[in-house]
Amino acid sequence: MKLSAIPTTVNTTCPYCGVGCGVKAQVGQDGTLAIAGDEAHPASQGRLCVKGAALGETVSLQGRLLAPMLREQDGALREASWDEALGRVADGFARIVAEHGPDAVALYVSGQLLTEDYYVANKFMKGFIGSANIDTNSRLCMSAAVAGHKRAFGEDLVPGCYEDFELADLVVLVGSNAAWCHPTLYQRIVRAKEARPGMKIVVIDPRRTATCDIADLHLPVKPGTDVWLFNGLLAYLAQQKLIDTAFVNAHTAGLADALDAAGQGGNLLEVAKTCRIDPQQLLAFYELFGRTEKTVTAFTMGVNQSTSGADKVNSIINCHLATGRIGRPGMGPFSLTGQPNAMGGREVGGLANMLAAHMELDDPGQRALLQDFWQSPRMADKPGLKAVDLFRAIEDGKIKAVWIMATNPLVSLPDADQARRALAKCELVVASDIVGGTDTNGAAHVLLPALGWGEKDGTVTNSERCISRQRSFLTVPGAARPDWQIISAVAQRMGFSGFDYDGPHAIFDEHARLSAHQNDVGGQRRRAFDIGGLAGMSRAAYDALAPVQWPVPAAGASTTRLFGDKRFAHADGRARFVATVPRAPAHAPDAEYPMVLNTGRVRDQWHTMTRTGRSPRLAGHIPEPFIDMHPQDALLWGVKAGELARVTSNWGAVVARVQHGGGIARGSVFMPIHWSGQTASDARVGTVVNPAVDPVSGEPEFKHTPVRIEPFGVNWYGFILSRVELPLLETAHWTRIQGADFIRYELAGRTPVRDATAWGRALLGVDAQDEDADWIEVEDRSGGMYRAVHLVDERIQSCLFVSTRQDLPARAWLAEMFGKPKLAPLERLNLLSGRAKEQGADPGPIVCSCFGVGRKTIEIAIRKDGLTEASQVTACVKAGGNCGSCVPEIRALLAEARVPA
Ligand SMILES: Nc1nc2c(c(=O)[nH]1)N[C@H]1C(S)=C(S)[C@@H](COP(=O)(O)OP(=O)(O)OC[C@H]3O[C@@H](n4cnc5c(=O)[nH]c(N)nc54)[C@H](O)[C@@H]3O)O[C@H]1N2
Ligand SMILES: Nc1nc2c(c(=O)[nH]1)N[C@H]1C(S)=C(S)[C@@H](COP(=O)(O)OP(=O)(O)OC[C@H]3O[C@@H](n4cnc5c(=O)[nH]c(N)nc54)[C@H](O)[C@@H]3O)O[C@H]1N2
Ligand code: SF4
Ligand SMILES: [Mo]
Repeated sequence: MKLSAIPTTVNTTCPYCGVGCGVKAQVGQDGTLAIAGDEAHPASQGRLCVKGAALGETVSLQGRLLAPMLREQDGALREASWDEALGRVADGFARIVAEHGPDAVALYVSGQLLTEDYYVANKFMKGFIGSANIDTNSRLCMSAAVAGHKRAFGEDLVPGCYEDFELADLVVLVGSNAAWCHPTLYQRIVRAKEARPGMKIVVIDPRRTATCDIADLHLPVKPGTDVWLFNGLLAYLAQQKLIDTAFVNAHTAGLADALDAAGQGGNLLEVAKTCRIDPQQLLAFYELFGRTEKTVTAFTMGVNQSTSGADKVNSIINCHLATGRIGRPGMGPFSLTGQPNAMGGREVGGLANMLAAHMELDDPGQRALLQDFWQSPRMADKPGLKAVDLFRAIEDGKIKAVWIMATNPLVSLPDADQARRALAKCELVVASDIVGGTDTNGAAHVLLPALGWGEKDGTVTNSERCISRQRSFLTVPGAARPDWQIISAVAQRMGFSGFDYDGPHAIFDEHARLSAHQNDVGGQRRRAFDIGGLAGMSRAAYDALAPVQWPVPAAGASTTRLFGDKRFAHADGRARFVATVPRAPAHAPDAEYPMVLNTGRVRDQWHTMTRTGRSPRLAGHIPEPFIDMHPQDALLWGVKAGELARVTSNWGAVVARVQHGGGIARGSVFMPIHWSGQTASDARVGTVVNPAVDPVSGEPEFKHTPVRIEPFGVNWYGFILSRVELPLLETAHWTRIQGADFIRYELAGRTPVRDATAWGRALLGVDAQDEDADWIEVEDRSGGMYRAVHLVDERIQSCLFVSTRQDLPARAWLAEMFGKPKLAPLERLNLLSGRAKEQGADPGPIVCSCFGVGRKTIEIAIRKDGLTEASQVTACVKAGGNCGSCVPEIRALLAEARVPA
């Protein structure tokens, strides 16, 4: 299907990570889409990472949900009108609320909704259904930071801005792989360090990640022990008399208790032992922190996703409060947000324990204020269930209807099979998504087609509190509608007033007015979140809105940094130290599950791959799920690099290929989160992850699950490249990914291949009786090898390569053949060998996605020309010359090449 479009150039915002880069989208007359960075956007200044740059490859209509769908009794989906689908949702919700009360229904939403969508969802649930059973995937992401901010500052506030990373003399990255997860911000740090080599970078992460490429010091902390580390730092600061007593006395409270708790971790040697860090290195970090006034400590999921997530956050903030390093240029604790609108969701109170506009659910006055503002019939008056508990309540039958929006919980929740059981038992499951085939949609009774990036219109807020417009530049696909409109339509059908918005600008205006509503008490703001200065904009002004950092209390105002006046949001204006008593992760490894599973992201994929998974360019970097582990652990558990292994926990099991990335200490394994039931037979890592949560914030412990590793014995390995999607026959294991003109399947099987031709034809979907099929094959029974190629009109249609040994050809040359409209005789001759006659054609796995440069190409260039610098590699083969995200990998290859010399 062709992308229909209005020819134009539009400035918008990237829909992926919380950096919130500005994107220029240019739509041509012929429907082509050109994507470039927006130099005028303050967050990114023209930069884009490879995911942002590949946005154009992800907006096709392939796989899109284009009409509402209803599930029939027999389990099949049928297309329905909006009228029927909305009726089903509204009637279902109304009936269940009438029969079982408002807490019997729930919404589970997402930091990928626009602020306007999020605002309406929250208003609908908390103000009109009258229950706070609305939680969001931000529970899995930012909730520990939110809890930490509220405890320390009195409100969920990120004090600093991106410029602070450039002004700092020390940047500490804790549990953050920014090189891969916040790439353009990381590039800003790289540039700053190049300009001022005296600037120091410390990375605290159990793995040696790409982010460590620029680190002066990498502390490979034992998983889960960050509180000990930062408590140790606080104790060190006190011992060395480095506390800013004037600041602490005038503007904070609670230092003595925090120091008491910090003391419980023992002396520096004991802390080093607990954290499994070399004591010299730990001391080096403490000294560096102690003497460097301009320090930014940025943290992400290695901190938040822990049963002591909120305490980890506060142990970091404690050190900044103790040294008075907050609210001034080049310093401060900095929570990097994950999703594009993680921050916007917090502004509108999307979490089950918050109210809109930073108001508090347990404050009767604020509840009344909101009820009055919304003219709402029934306000929620107690916190709702947090994500993990919410899905438990669904399984228990307490929640009978759930509406899931812009998130894929059957993949992303911990103990993901529990979530599957829960939805299977739920009376009414509604899912709003932009694509049809997701694991979660498979469990839904009603599917509602939402507008996606490029089609929808509204605002998002990034990590530095910058509100930017996402603008539409594509025409509406099929019957899809914006999320706010879908929610409003259901609300109206349920008889609720106040949902007759005539566009996102009207919702934004209400949101802005609410933030200023009764917020000014004698010149002091009750709530720091105030964007009253953005209220009253016309539709045109809203459409033209330039990026602006909140608070915006008056028109034209904007706030780069908070707390410059040293006033915090607690009633007495003082920030709080939190006494963070260290505690171990919920589940310790034992004899049955001796290893620790750590999970996270890879450079070129986004979450459950419903969008990035469509881009061939992004697929090249890491085409398969993997288990990264130390070679000695592999020996110990009898598994081999390149072969499959099974990872099993108390909760579930997954299968993936073993690799030794070189960055992981013994005792841990790392797996990516991106593969789902749509992209692999058994690599949905959430099924293995334990469901323990932080008692303070409810954030799950995604980074620490005890597991065991064992070989996944198979008889053969193989792969298929096919122009069309194939109904896969039963194989022991498969994964798939999108290539440029084909889908690539990696396979493994237990049953030995017997009647090879019939089997091969069945796998590739070629009629066994069709004697005229252009089919070439070779079988070597005793060698355990079978290869077949199917051609149609002299073009390669599909191919299948199978071997009982690890000797399959690289996929690159065959992949290239799919790009040819007609194969040359020599190419045809080479098909079954899977490679060109002349050597050197295999570029290896893609390192530079921007220019499609493979590892082997880079290695050959390094060896041939004796290259020693990443910039020389760029000059030779282009790799690293665009977004820069692959420079750490290029440098690792340079280092490897140096070893033998
Ligand atoms: N490419 C890409 N970028 C993304 C995303 C994506 O899907 N793909 N998603 C976005 C989202 S929503 C988020 S939340 C962010 C996440 O961004 P990050 O938090 O940077 O990414 P993760 O890979 O989840 O985890 C970060 C690191 O935490 C480390 N870690 C594990 N346990 C511990 C520990 O106990 N202590 C410490 N100090 N570190 C530990 C892991 O080894 C890992 O390297 O990325 C955003 N950006
Ligand atoms: N093991 C493990 N699990 C994790 C994590 C981890 O580190 N380890 N990290 C957690 C974190 S931090 C996060 S943020 C979550 C992310 O996990 P999810 O939110 O479940 O992942 P996504 O793939 O981003 O899901 C977004 C869904 O919304 C759809 N969508 C996209 N745009 C729109 C839109 O405009 N409207 C609607 N209605 N739908 C849309 C997409 O097609 C997709 O199906 O994963 C969490 N799970
Ligand atoms: S850094 Fe984040 S916001 Fe910027 S282009 Fe990449 S994914 Fe998008
Ligand atoms: Mo996230």
